[in-house]
Amino acid sequence: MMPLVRSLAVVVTLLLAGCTGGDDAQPDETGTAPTQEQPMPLEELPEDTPALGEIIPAPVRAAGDESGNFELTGQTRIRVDSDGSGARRAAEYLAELVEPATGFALPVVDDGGDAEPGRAIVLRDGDELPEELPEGGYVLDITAGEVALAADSADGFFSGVQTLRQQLPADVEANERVDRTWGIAGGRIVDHPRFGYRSAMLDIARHFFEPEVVKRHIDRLAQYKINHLHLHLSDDQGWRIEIEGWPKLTEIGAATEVGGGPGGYYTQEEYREIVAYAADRGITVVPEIDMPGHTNAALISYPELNCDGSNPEPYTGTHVGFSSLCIDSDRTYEFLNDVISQIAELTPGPYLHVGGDEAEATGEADYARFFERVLPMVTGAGKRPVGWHEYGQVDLPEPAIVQYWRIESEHPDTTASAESGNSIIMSPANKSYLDMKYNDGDPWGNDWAGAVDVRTAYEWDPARFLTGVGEASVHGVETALWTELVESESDIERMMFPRLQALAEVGWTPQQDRDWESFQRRLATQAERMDKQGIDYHPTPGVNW
Ligand code: TNX
Repeated sequence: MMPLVRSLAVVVTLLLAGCTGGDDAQPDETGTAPTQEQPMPLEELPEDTPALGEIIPAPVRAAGDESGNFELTGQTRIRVDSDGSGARRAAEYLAELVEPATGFALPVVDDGGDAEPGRAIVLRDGDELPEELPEGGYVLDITAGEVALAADSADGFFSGVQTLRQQLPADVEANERVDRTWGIAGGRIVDHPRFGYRSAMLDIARHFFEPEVVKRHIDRLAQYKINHLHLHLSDDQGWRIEIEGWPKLTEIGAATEVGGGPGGYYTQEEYREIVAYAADRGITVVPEIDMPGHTNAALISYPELNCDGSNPEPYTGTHVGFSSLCIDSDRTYEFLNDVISQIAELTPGPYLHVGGDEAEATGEADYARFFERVLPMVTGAGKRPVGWHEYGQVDLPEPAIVQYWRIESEHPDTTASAESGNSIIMSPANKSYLDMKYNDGDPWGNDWAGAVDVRTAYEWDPARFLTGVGEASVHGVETALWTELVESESDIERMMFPRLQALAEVGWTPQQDRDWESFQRRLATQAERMDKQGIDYHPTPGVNW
């Protein structure tokens, strides 16, 4: 990833007002706080306040300064000194995050709104930052009087907010008020991601999950600076999104899931809400319609999509590779044109994932002919195609992204794609598949890629996994949670956490700064945070919980 030099970095000075002896006076109705004394550093940080930088993912640089310890009180203002780059929304998000536990309804004020000394904020441009801010980066300056978060992108602001959240004591994750002192260790964090694309895939096709579950999932991902959510919206076992003009997809295709449960789907409205909810937390949704295989649910809904017009049976098992859309029928492309254009319209993000994996019931030449017709639909709808690495055998347009999911370290098609300029998302199953067992003896989880314990998920380098696919070709990393064996929200949590934290750090922190001992120590401190959020995580052996 090339760091972009920005001429102007906008600055949000987020938390103002400082320590006035633990005074948590609330602002009056105009949003103006009582006059303040000069903010004093919080000399004694409460013991459970994380040291600067003791967060996940580890920041690029953190330099503590005890004279700058900050106290968050009811007088603190969140002051937005910029707009147009997500700063305002990130500020509101921070206020929402801290309110339940602190009981403080922190006002979000604009520059020029409240200019009281000691609480008004600084407008600084990039020239005042000591160094250039790489893409997605932020700088956090924590002093007794204020906390200043400087960024020049929505991504940077959201990431800075998540850092601040983890620098507060774990009590901040409680959903009831905790009466206490809220300290933040003083100092400066200069931070930016290794990869701009840090993603988690959730398969809602094998088992369906209601919008509420997905929204909670989004909340949980966001705290570790995951900024993309890939939704696997269709497979043999279920079609999960309403498509206008094709009502049987949801009447018939959505009514099944693995194991015979009721299935389900999102209306377009519900899908839009999920996408907006994610965007409000700094996450871009990447929708996937898997094709030309993994399509039994579509094929039972519309028999005309089968070459012989036959009507296959609904499928609720876990095998793959037996279904295919009819490659030489115009009806197939009328169907896909509607699906692709509607999903593109519903999704503001730049990506549309077309699957392409395990198309064992589609001949090789058919497969290529199929994607030669489908990829222009995606680019024509203004989206950047993403596909599982099998589609790399096709002549891909330049913006197309290849997602590598196998466990082998050689894959000539993917290497060739990288050589011809296509970016690669790394999700090797033996490192990043969260449907795998943690340990061989586990009662739950798949095992075709071997057990993936937390250390395995942590100790790998996405730019050294696949021959011929180095740092410059890696678009980012993605974890995948396939849900053949995942039936409940608590199953999702147990399979995700704490491997998600490991993958989040793989995607964020420079390789040379990553080290298992440090990670393991920081991970242990996440236990209390996860407990307070009600996350049913896997208490992995080898971590000093
Ligand atoms: C392979 S990885 C699949 C999925 C399964 C998964 C189970 C990939 C692109 N395809 O269809 O759910 O293995 O681990």
